[in-house]
Amino acid sequence: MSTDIDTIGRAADRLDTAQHTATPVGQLPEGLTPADAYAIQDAVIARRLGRGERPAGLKLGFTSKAKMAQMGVSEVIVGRLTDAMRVPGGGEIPLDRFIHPRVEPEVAYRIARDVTPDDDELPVDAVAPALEIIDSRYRDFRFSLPDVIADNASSAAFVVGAWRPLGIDLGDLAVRLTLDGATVETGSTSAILGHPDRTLPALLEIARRQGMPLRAGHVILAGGATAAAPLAPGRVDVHVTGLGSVSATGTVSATGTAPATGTGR
Ligand code: OOG
Ligand code: MG
Repeated sequence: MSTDIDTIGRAADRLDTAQHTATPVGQLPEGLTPADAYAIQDAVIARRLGRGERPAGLKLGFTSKAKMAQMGVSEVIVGRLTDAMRVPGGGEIPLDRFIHPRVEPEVAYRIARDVTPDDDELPVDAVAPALEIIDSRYRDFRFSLPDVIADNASSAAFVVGAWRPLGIDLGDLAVRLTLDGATVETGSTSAILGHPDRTLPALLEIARRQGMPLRAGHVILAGGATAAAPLAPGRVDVHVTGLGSVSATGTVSATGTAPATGTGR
C-alpha cells in the first residue's frame, strides 16, 4: 500500500495532540509499513521542533528480550529525544503531563562530535546510567510495530546520570530499578542485544536510513534492560553496578490527579 501525505499528516496530528494533551488515542489503520511509520514519526517530530523543541539525541527500543516479551514486538526501533523530554538528575517528572507513564532502567552513550556520512562507527566519548519514561499515546499501551514507530517509540522523558569516560565494559553490569526504595526490576546490561555496545552499529544503520541527524553531545539511550514498570508519584532510582545511579521524583500538581497506570501488557 502506498501511504499518501494526507494520511501521514493526519496520523501525525492525532499522535501529536494525544501527546501534548495527555489523552490516549486508538491505534492507526492496519497496513502501514515501517517506512510509512517512520514518515509519521518524522512529521510528529517536525511538529514538536516547530514549537521550539530542539533535538537531543536518539533512543533504541526493543533491544532486550524482556522488553520484546512485555510488548509483543521483536524488532529494534529508533525514536527521537528532544530537549523538552530531558529531566535533570534528581529532578521532577510531572506525571500529569503523561497518559500512563512507565519507567525503564537504561544506559546512555554520548556522541562525541557531529556524525558525518563518512563515519562507519558512531563516535561516542562517555557513558552513563539513565532512566527513560515511556508513555504510549495508544489506549491501554497496546500497539503494533508500525503504531509504536509512528508514536516516536513511546518517548516521553529521560534522565541521564553522571557521564563517565569510556573504558567501563558495559557487557554485564547488574541493573536495579527501585520505586520509593523498593526494588521492582533487576537485570543485567547483557540483556541489551547481548552487550549495549551492539546497539551503536544498529542505531547508526537505522539513523542513516531514516536521515536522523546525530550531533556532538547528543544522548543515545540503548534500550531498557528489564521490563518497564508503571511510574507512580514518588522517587525512582536506577542503579547500574560499576557505572553509578540516577534518580528522579514523579510528582503531580496540586490540582492534577495521578494518571492511571493502564492495564496493557
Ligand atoms: C516502546 C519503547 C521501547 C525500550 O527501551 O525498549 C523502549 C514501548 O515499550 O512502549 O523504550
Ligand atoms: Mg526505553
